[in-house]
Amino acid sequence: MNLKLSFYTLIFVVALCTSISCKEKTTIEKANDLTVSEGFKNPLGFYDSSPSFSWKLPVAEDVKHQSAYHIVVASSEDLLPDNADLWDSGKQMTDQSIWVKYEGKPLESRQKVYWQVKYWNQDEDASVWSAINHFELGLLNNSDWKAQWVGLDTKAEGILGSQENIIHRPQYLRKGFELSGDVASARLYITAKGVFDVAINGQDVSDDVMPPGYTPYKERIETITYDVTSVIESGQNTIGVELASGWHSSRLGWKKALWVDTETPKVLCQLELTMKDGTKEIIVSDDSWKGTTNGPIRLSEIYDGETYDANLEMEGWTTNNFSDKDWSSVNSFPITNNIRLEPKRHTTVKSKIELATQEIIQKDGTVIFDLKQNMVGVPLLKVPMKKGETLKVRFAEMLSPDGTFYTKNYRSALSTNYYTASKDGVIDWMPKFTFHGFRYIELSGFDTTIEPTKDWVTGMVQYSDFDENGTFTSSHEKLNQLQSNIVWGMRGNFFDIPTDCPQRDERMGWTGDAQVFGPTSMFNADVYKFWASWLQSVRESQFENGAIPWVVPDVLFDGKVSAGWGDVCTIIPYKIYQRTGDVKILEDNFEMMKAWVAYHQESSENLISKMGFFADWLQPYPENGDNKGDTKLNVIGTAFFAQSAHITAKTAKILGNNDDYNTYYKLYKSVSEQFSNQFFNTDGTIKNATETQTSYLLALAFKLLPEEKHEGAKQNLLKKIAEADNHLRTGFLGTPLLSQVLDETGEIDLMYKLLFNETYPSWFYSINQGASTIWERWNSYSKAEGFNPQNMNSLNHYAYGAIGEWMYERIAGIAPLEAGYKVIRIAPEPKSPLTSASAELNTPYGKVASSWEINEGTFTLNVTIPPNTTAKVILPETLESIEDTNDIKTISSETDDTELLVQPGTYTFKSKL
Ligand code: RAM
Repeated sequence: MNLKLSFYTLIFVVALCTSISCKEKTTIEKANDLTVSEGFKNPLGFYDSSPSFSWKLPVAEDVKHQSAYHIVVASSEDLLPDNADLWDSGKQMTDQSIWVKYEGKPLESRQKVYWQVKYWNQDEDASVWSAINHFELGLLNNSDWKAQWVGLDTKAEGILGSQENIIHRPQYLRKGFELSGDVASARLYITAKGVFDVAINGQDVSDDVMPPGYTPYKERIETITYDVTSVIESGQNTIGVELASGWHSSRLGWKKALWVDTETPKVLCQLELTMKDGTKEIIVSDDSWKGTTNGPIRLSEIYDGETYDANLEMEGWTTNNFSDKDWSSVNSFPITNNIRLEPKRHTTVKSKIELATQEIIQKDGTVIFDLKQNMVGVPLLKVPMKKGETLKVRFAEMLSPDGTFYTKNYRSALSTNYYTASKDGVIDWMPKFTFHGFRYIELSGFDTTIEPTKDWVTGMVQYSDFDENGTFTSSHEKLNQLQSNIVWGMRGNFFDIPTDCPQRDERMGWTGDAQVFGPTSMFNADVYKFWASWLQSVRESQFENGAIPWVVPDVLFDGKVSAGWGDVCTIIPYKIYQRTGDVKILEDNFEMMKAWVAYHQESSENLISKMGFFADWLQPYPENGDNKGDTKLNVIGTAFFAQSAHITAKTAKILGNNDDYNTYYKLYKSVSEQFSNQFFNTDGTIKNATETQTSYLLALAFKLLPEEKHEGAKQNLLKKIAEADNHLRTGFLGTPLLSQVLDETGEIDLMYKLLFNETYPSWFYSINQGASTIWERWNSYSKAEGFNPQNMNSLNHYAYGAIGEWMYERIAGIAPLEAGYKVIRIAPEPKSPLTSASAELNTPYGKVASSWEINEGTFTLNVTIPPNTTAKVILPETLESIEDTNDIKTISSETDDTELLVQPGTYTFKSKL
């Protein structure tokens, strides 16, 4: 059934006012949700000494737009608003309410800064001042550090891991110190070559998971700041740090040569205290620290898991009441200037969600706990054990049809934990310095006299600590499951960096996967800082010749590059700019874009690319059986060359750089022309290359063909899709382009068809086979044939989740028309089999919502437009007439749709079918 809507009459249009907005007021309400730079709220240990300021206007009847703002910034709260000593912007006549650059006095390491803002509305009524917000800078320069790297020589212990890699036993490091007086304020600046957990006087300092996270360590290591004022005591104190390999010193990647001899983990720690009498004291990591590897965490590796022996627990080792006389002195190493120490520029990983066990399956002496959701993190184990017994904890994303654990797809990652009990009783343990991708947990070695219960195992879902920022839902259960799978794919692969997969011996920052999924993630979560931070790592990993490595951080070190993967460095900054409206992301990445385009050029002959590698990765039904699919590499490489040149041109224009704009626009045009001549006949069919859906998609999506050929190419794409029985034949690169191209060419019915297909290859196919996350392959598993025989078969791989962008933009209908949603496009495409769909998104200006439903012959669209924006609402059929109001103006009501310009507020549009 193809449902066709007819909008004969607009029944009513209502502007709803909120309860607050209807009250009488003398002044307008203050701005709220103040943030600095990429969305930080009152950050501590902040990285940015040239921040920008953003705020939201309240949802209120008398606040539609901003006409001016005034920001004041001071070194103390008392100076605000009248005596701002750092910056007083004065009244600025502008509607800019986001990303306003700080233009005050230079800011320094450790500085605490207070700020507030007021604004004037469209009628030039002034608001009251906002609440005072603040940020405190971390240590910005290596020269701020007086501490030394410290650690034990764990390499000397000569322990070998599963791949003959050097294993560094986790270290326990401690230092007792005495303070001369009472403390007014204390900051702990800390980081590691490895990962750490820190406690002072027996109290955990934070609930961060595996800080400081993962950067190109040879270039930059991030540092963390904690406010530890409340745990410091007068007189004697003790600080204790657990330190493990993490990404720094575990085996990572596949290059044995790189990890057989990893550098020993070390910690760097500087406790700065301001005493009540105003004096300062400082405690630093140095050779006076003591350490041991005889603690309970025996081993901990990212791929292989963690081993814990409770018999070696050291009661009170982070308190004053402990003797470390048998511990060794640590080695100390000065910090060097070649590795930059910079405050972490996005949020640390935390345990974000707890998943309860849903079912217990007992078989052959083992017990399997099923969470019914594929997830990433660790289990919290509350298991009865007998003294001296060892609990073995295994993981799997899926069970084989015979009920056995499917772990072949972990490849060499052992992903197993062990816990040895020191007494009879229920343990309470979760591993600390490793993580796993799993739905099932298998336990053996527990107290078998006790019947297992579901509360033995809880899944602790861990990912970078961002807020989820958008919702999508519809009348279709499988589409909702797809949205859930997309979100779980994101939660599972945003573990400090964007990873391809979270479970096997990989978990690397694959650039191609990031390129395709990034835009969708921006709808689902507040991940601007996450991406901006990783893009810094991409810049740091760019080779001299402009090439971008396959993975960032680059743990493969083989200099290999791939078209469609390296292009992450143009595509993601530009997409982020569209979603946020912050030009800084373009400024920061423009040089990287240019260097990458130069590399494209260098890798081409007569502008036809010779760049290698993954092509349309994992395309279904490849003719040659290859993972690289059938689309020719030179078609792909040349298309991305043109696209990256085009994005670089558009970026130059936004940055006001006309010379670069002309250069890169010309280059884009020349590459397109070559592409068209080399690969396309005048009728728009492919020549000199295999005909595939993806070849046509690239040509159409990146606008590489002159008009006549473009039309022909479109017809050929439709023919190829029809030949495939209206199914996709696309891999990693082609799939995200399907929705864009079919939408732009007016083939939305066909896109709906592809999206709602139930048979292979399609999104719902994996759902029909039981997927609770997005899979690496369209057929990673099937009920009929079992698991895909290849062991490269992740069941948590976000790439095909890229369809989420279109679900928000076109099914629910929310898209930015002007960068940052300053102008919003609400243009849903209601089609069968859906009878309703809705999405909400927290944009930089506030909440936008679009929700439609068809009920008893009436189409209803509810829309919320945030203050300081406008929306173009495009209704899918012509409305007979609509009377203009202050809030709604008809822009056009032509052949088959009606366009309205809508002011901030909440509206309902109804029409009879
Ligand atoms: C696989 C990764 C990733 C992909 C590369 C080409 O090993 O998992 O998804 O980008 O190969």
